[in-house]
Amino acid sequence: MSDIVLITGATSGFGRAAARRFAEAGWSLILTGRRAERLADLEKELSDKVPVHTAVLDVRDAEAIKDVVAALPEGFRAVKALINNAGLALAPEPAQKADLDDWHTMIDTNITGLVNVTHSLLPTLIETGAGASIVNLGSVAGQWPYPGSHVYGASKAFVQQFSYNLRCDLQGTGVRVTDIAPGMAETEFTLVRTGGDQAASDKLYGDTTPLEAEDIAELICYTVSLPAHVNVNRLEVMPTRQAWSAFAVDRD
Ligand code: NDP
Ligand code: 8X3
Repeated sequence: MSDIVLITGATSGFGRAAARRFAEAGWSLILTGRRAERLADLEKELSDKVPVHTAVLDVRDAEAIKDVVAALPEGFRAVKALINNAGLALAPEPAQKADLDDWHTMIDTNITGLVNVTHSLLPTLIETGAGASIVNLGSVAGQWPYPGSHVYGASKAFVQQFSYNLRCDLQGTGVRVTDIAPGMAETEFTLVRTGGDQAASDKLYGDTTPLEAEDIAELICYTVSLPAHVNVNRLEVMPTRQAWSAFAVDRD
C-alpha cells in the first residue's frame, strides 16, 4: 500500500505543487482547501496516477477537521505525512493602518487553523510512528522583521516555535516535525495579500527570479522522504536574488 499524505491548502501555490510532486512519487493524496472546484480539477488531473481523496475544508473550523478525519475512507486513514500549508497574509500596509479583522483572519488561519489540523492528526501520525512527518509552512517572515509584516510574520514565528516544541513532545514516537521557511515565492500569495491587485503581484515578482511553487514542493517531498532517523528541524530558503537589507534609520 502506498504512503498517504494530507495537504492543507492544496488548491493553489505550494500545496497544489506538492500534490503534484507527491503524486509523481506515488503517494496517495488527501487534498483539502476551501475551493471545491479546484479540488475537483486536481483530483481529475491526478487520480489516474495515484489514489486521491478530496475534502472541502476551512482549517479555521476545528469541528469540520474532526469530521474530515473521521470520514477518511478505507485506504486513506493511515496518514504518514501532514503538510500544514494553508495560510495567508493580508493587510500589506503598516500595522497602524491595518484592519483588525485582517489580523484576526491571519491568526485564525495561520495559527489556530494549523494547530486545529495538527491536533486532529496527531493520534494517527503517532500510530503510523517511525517515518511519519509533520511539515509546517513557516516563512522567512517568522524570523526576519520587515515593514507590513506585523501579524503575518508573528504568526509564522509561532509556526517555528510550535514546530520545535512539538518535536520535544513527540520524541520517542518516531514522528518528525519540520518548519519550512520560504522567502519570496511566486504563487497567489501576493494577490491574496493585496486583495486581488494583479499589478502589485506582477511588480513584486517581476524583473527578478522568485522561488517557484515547485521549488518548495520539492523540498517538502524531500524532507518527508528522508530515512526515518533523519529530522530536518527547519529549512529556510530564499531565491538566490533575495537577501537581507540594512537597518532602517529614522533621521531628521
Ligand atoms: P497561495 O495563496 O497560492 O495558497 C494558499 C493556500 O492556502 C490556498 O490553497 C488556499 O486555499 C489555502 N487557504 C487559505 N486560507 C485557508 C483556510 N482558511 N482554510 C483552508 N485553506 C486555506 O499561497 P502560497 O502557496 O504561497 O502559500 C502557502 C503557504 O506558504 C502559506 O502558509 C504561506 O503563508 C506560506 N508562505 C508563502 C510564501 C510566498 O512567498 N508565497 C513564502 C513563505 C511562506 P483555499 O483558498 O481554496 O482555501
Ligand atoms: C511570505 C514571504 O517575504 O513576503 O511568507 O514574507 S515574505
